[in-house]
Amino acid sequence: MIKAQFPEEQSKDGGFVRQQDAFSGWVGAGVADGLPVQPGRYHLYVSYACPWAHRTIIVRALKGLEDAVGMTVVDPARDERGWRFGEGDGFTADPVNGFRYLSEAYLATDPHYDSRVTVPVLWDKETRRIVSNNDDDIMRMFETEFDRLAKRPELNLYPREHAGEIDRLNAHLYDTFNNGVYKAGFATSQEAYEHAARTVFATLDELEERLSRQRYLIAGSPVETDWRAFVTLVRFDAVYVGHFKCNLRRIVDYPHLWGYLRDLYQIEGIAQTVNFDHIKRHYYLTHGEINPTRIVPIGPLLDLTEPHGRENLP
Ligand SMILES: N[C@@H](CCC(=O)N[C@@H](CS)C(=O)NCC(=O)O)C(=O)O
Repeated sequence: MIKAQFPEEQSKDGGFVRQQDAFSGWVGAGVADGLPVQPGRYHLYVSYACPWAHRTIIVRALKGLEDAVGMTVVDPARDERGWRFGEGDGFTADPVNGFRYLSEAYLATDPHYDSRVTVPVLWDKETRRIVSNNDDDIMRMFETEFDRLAKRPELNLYPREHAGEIDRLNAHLYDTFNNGVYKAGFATSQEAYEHAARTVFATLDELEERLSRQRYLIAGSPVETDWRAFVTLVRFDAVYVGHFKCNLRRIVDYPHLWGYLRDLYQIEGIAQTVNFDHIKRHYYLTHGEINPTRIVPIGPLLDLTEPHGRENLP
């Protein structure tokens, strides 16, 4: 079998099995030993390229937490030492700790840490440790626990009456779509690839059908699940079609999904969170096993600002 993208994260049949998140602390009253919610205490380390980080960037922006929780973006091109800080287009040095590599945050928290160093990371300036590198939890904390500090505390991305459906669809989308494209892209056997890629398109077909009847996935306004879908949809034509070989169709070929993607993109505050330069350079430059020439493609041409015409859907 050829060398896998993440050698430790391959099953015997060439499937990609993602590592578990290492740090799962909590800020807020939702758990017994939660850390206190305080302005300026926590800092988010992210990459604009990464869909898991992108979810947390979106919730921070939608809730209006920019002043309460600082954020630093890493260089989209990882080198052999992993995610790096520095000065460049859309990324900066680390103003909080002066770290040169994100691995320093992991080692400061656990000196024996030896798994992959991933974004997003929520850092506690007071204890000088990582609170969490679990994007699901970071989203939820920003959605609920930080309301006292949020400019838009009334925005509810996890409405109680839809919680069951949100949890169900989140899990389905994670397995078949958000992580599904990775399972297709990082497969090292034909069977594992085909199974994963076909599953991705089965889910896109379901979403297309659902979005022909309603403007958003679950409620009358976007909830957490819509943003979880968005981060994969917005990368799909630019990266997953070519780089991850998810190429039965593109999002622009699905009339409802394409309109839905533009609808979400045009919501205030969202376009600024989407950085196609970082997205494309990250995937094509850093996955040497699947793109050994490291050539970044010139396309596609996508206009996410075109009118979407979905205002009248229920
Ligand atoms: N915590 C996320 C995963 C985060 C993740 O895998 N991030 C990627 C970027 S998209 C990363 O940082 N990869 C580092 C590496 O592959 O070494 C999850 O719950 O699934």
